[in-house]
Amino acid sequence: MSFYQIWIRSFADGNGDGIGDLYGVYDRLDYIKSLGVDAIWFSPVYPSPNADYGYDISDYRNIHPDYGTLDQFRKVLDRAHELGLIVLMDLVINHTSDEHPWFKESCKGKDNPYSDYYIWRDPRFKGEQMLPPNNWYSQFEGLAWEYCETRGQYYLHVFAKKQPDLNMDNPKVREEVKGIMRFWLDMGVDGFREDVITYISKNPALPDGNPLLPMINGLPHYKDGPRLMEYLQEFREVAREYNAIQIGEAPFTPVKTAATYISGPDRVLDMMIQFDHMTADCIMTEYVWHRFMLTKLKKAFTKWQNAMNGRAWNCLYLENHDHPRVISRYGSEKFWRESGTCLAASYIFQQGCPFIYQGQEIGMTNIRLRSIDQYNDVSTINAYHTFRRHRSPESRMRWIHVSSRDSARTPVQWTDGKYAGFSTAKPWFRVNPNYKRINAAAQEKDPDSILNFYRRCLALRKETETLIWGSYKEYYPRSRKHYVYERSYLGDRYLIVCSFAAKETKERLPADWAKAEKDLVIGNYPFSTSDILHPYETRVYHMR
Ligand SMILES: [Ca+2]
Repeated sequence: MSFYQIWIRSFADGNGDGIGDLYGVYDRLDYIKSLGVDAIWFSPVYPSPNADYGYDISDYRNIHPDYGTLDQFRKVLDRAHELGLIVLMDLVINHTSDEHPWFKESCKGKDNPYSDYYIWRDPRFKGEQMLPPNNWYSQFEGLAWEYCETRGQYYLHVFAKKQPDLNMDNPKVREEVKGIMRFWLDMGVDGFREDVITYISKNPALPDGNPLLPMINGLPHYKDGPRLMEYLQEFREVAREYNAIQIGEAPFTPVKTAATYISGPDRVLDMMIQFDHMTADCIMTEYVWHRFMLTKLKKAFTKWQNAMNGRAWNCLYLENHDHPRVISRYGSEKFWRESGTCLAASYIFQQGCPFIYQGQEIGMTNIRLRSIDQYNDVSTINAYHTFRRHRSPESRMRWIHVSSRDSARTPVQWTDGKYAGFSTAKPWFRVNPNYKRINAAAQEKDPDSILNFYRRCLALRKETETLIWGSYKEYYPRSRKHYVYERSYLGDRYLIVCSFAAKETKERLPADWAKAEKDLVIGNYPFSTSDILHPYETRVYHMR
């Protein structure tokens, strides 16, 4: 099974106001189907003040007016189902928007029905000086606490100020979550991708974190918390009633812990979105950037492949709305087509479910805006003002260019026409100027395009039991140029060779593969039996 992720604001504008919407999605459902995927995951489409573009929800049971109506959503859902595509919604329940009616009520005082919906604590005092309840930082901006005058207390926000964390220890909040799940499942939605779901149970003592760590110093006290399993089991019961899929996002969750959530018949989630392989060019977050290291990428891939083999199903992905474009990170814009296709083969044939993020299938790359004022993303702007303050503005902008989430949020490049065919009006966010060269229409016509390569890979995967069920084996883990892995099932064997070198290199094959009769079933260069690999060449062999 494979997934296509839509971040709707930048996907396709159907009503000509410059903002992507459900009308645009409806018109592109055939395109999505044509990729060979089985499912759509919608990043949040609910009403939201957009402090974090939809991940700050102000109404869980409606559609943002920018994106359409509930009726339009039902049309999209029905048409998707007709095409055989299942639909997952984003369930964001670690926090709401501060403009959600629950929070507005909660702020008013300590004795209304919503008072205990959020995590409120009294201030600490150092002499006359009022201090927040602990020293945690927010992952997005400043401290993790904001003072509310009317209530005389602080509320916790692990992310932006406008994203107060819900108090999941309150059974009423958990009932609300189940009600929200039922609302969408009753409508016919097939499951959820669950945003930072491993953060929902906090250590109730809320102890201080390590003061030396920026941004994530409170993490050990709110990640994989004491009652997380219990809460996930409650939500699982609802999902079971509907046979719904649950995919949990789990930043920084170690592989052993992940397995406890997603393996076995009593699993509380079906799959987990982990982040290990997204740090092959950075430390913990893209904002602490270093040169790309293939060995680091391979180590993360193989760790999760081995750990989940025979136990659970991996989420395979290289891009989503939270990460810059992968060609600009792990590939090469110079060898754009070659590295885009090589990256596709590097992950699609692993064991698990491949996810494709909008625009990834046409090889969209990072945007480079001149000044920080042109960026929208709250975490990008905060990172710019937090890190590297001693560097020149030019140096800081170069670093924003490699690390900003906004690069994943430029409008999808459909054609080489005005506004890249995304809209008839000026789009809400800048179109990457390379749309004349990189767009879906041009790639439809080109059999060797990145788009058609993705289609070939997904089709091969779908029709090949070995690539679905087969076990995984990595060769040459220490190679800094090549990623070579094998899938085998009941004696049937595939070998995937990916060169991450920007120059010609000599192909190295395991001894039995070198001797064997084999077919090249997919490649990104003209067929050749030469043992020289071109820059970013990938070859998928099948042993006869
Ligand atoms: Ca629109």
